[in-house]
Amino acid sequence: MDININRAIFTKTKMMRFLVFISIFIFCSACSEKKANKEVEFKVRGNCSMCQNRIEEATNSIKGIKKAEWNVDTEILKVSFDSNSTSEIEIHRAVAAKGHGTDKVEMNQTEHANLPDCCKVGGDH
Ligand SMILES: [Cu+2]
Repeated sequence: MDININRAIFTKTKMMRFLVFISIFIFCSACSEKKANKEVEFKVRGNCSMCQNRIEEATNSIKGIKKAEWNVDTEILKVSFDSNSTSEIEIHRAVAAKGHGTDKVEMNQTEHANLPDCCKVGGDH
């Protein structure tokens, strides 16, 4: 009798452990999926459609970028990327390296000086 009760308790404990394990597994895989897919948006200085091409090209040249869209009116760059491959600051660096500064990374002055006049700071929108 005692043995049977012990067995029942043992089986129940085992089942509980199994359920906890499964829950943790599902939770973790959901976490890692969420972590891998990141979306950010921030301002990138620019003026025209040439700027748009340059900014989006610079962003797309980074490994792990899924989508990059820069809006000429708002100057907002929207990016979705695999956070296991790259990070937001890498995107800031990539566009700044092409002469388009952000609030986190200052533009490369040499590249900026080589841009067409309309793409420079204060150029025509
Ligand atoms: Cu431009």
